[in-house]
Amino acid sequence: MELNVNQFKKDYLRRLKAKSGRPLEESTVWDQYHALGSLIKEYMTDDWVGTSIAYNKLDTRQVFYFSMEFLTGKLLCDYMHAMGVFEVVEQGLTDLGLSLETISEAERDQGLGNGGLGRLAACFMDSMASVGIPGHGIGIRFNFGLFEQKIINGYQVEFPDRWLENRNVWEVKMPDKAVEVHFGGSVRQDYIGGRNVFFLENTEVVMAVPYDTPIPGYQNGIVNTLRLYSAEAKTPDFDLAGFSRGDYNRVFSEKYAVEAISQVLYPDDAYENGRLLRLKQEYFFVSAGLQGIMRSFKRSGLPIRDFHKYNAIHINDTHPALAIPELMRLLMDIEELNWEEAWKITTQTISYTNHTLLHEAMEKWPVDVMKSLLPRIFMIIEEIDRRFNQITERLYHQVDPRRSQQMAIIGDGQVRMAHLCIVGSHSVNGVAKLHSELLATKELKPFNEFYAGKFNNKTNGITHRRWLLHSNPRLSAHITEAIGDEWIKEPESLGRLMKYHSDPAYLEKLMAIKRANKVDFSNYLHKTSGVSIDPDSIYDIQIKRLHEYKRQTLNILHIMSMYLRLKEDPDLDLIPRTFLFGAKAAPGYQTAKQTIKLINAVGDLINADKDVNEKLKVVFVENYGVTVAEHIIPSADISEQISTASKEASGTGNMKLMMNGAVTVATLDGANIEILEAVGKDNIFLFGLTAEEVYRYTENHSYKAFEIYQNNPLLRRAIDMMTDGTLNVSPEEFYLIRSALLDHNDAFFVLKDFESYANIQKKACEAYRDKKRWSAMSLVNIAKSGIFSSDRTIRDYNRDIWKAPVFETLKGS
Ligand code: 26W
Repeated sequence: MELNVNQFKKDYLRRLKAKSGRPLEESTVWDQYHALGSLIKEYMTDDWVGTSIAYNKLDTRQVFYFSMEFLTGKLLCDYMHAMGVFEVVEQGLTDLGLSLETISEAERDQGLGNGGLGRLAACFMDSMASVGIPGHGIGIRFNFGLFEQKIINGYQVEFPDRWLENRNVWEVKMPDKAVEVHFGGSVRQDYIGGRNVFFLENTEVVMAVPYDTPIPGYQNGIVNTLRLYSAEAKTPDFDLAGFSRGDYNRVFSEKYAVEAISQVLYPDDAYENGRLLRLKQEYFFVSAGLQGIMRSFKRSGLPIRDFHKYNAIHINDTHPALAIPELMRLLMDIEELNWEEAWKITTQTISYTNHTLLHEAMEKWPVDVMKSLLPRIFMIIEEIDRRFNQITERLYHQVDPRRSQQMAIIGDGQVRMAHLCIVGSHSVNGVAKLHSELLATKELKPFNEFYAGKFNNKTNGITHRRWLLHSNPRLSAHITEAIGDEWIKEPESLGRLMKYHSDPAYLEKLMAIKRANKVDFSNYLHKTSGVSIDPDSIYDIQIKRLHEYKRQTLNILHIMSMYLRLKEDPDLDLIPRTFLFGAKAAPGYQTAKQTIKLINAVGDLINADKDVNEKLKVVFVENYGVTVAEHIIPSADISEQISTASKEASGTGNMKLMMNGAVTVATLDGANIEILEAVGKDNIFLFGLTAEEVYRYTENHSYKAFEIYQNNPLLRRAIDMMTDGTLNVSPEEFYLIRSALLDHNDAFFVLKDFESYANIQKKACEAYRDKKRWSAMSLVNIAKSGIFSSDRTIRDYNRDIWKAPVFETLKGS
């Protein structure tokens, strides 16, 4: 948009006064932030309204991305960049004696997600708008996002994330678009006009009230919508009679029970906890979202039989799987289509992404729970299952009589949500080549054989705007200086940087930028936690959720072994190295929580020991999340992507780090394999078992972790350090970690991969010594990162699955 500094200052001062009721001199940083946010939102309004009018006018096919999680982070600066007003606003604020940096820190992270899956949804929102696809997000407006983590005495302690406590400037409440969602009750069946008709009776009714947030594309005039639903009790003045009788407790407890649905995000990633409230959340937003889509589709006057031609609904993992029976219900019970018609529309509308192979993360709901919470939905699932079984039984009963039971949607008293998704959609994709291949050839093999062509791969991506352009301005400027700014719209043109591969001046500047970013991060860390780190040391970074399969344990055991070697030989020629960890553990995941304590205990030991602390430093960064990541990533030298092969579906942190010039230490897992293909084996440090080897060891039970413990003295001493009193803790402190490794035969092959990990770490350090070589490696990583932009991912989804139109711009339509 067109905006000059003077106009902005005038608008801003007026807005600040109106919003805060105070003059600039008396305003707080929060007032300043709030006024700025509300002004930026207003600047966006014409395009936002214009976009939705244009989509309606053009009868456009639209994409709806249903996701339990959207981990957006802060929005202010992203929005200003998208609208092309960043510099003008920054200048205007400076003129007024204010600092954009300080003001933008006042924004709370929108932390409505656990990790990879939620952050992916946020990157997709940005890319759909920027690429020009009519695509919107549908989810839940949780009152509390993922918990805030404090480290107290080395332990993770969780605190509620009160992100809404001072209002959310970006959202717009849409009470007229509220819909009812029904739970429980019973189904009454009638025979009317020659067909079976189903009614729900005596249900509990919850109002789903949408709050819309604009999602602007990058300087293209397109503004899509993220719609998050909040649960409200039906009548705002609830049971007045009860209230006047003084029956306050009952009246309030009913209201709270209803509103509990959108109260808090479950903090488990990759572990299915089976709580009833979780199932309620899943149905709540799926039903509300579909009713909303149906309502606007019907307003368009288009025939219901064409529903799938105008609407593509994507479900992000199985959490929104009930979209399948819910759409069937709406089409049959409300729109009066028959089963076959409804089924065709439903399966052609819905597509599904799988994000994990971990068995413990697979959603299954007990039949009795599903039946009593959602009786009509359960009937429909039963019928989908019955019809599907009929086919598989006919096909397989002679060859393999068990196969149709294995493939069934309902089995062992449970509804298998992944099976429901596969049967009820027209596309099933994994999130990296290896992951998609393992889905098709191992975990979901019978389905892949049954549905030839339904399975496909869509390698994940990240928005290079947030993760490079905005969070690493120095590097962005250095890139643009060399190859122009086309990469912002076409990230694969970052490849042109390859011509600087042997340009000493260019590479030197690249390293100077890295060094400046390292100073920035060390200042940030000092300011936020009082910890000092040395910008001349190697920054070695592992940032991601804490999970055994991600193997923070391998990293810390290796650090412990370095410590032991250094104690023996203090003159050991090591380049000073700072190991940084950032990770939240699911509150109920005790092994993960012990790992956090272990990292902190090792840090306490090493950082205080004068024999080693010139060369080693271990820091656990508190409360890792989107904003913390934006501070760390530009400063990273080494990116730790060390999951047990076959366990990490893709990873996306690996992409963010490479894009910022970090070199990856990696197993052949997830998207690491594609990073390897992109940069070549000389520009990545590979180690460890392959996925195939992991499968083989697991199947033939030939792995003996204890033997490795016995035969590798250094590793044994590192493991024993957990219990022998070296660390300032009781000997039982880390018993779950120790027993997972030694008593339960190390399910994630930490011991098996230890030696090859230690070797590759040595190689990485040698490479770092050679500044020229290292800077060239770093450059290759940046240059080859373009394919990992989520713009590419989104174009792939759209080309193969959604097939929505792509708009250059909507300006003037
Ligand atoms: C039901 C509990 C639950 C909650 C969340 C189970 C599973 C999940 C997610 C699927 C976990 C997740 O975030 N998976 C990650 O998805 C990323 C985006 O595709 C991938 O990059 C990561 O490899 C994968 O772990």
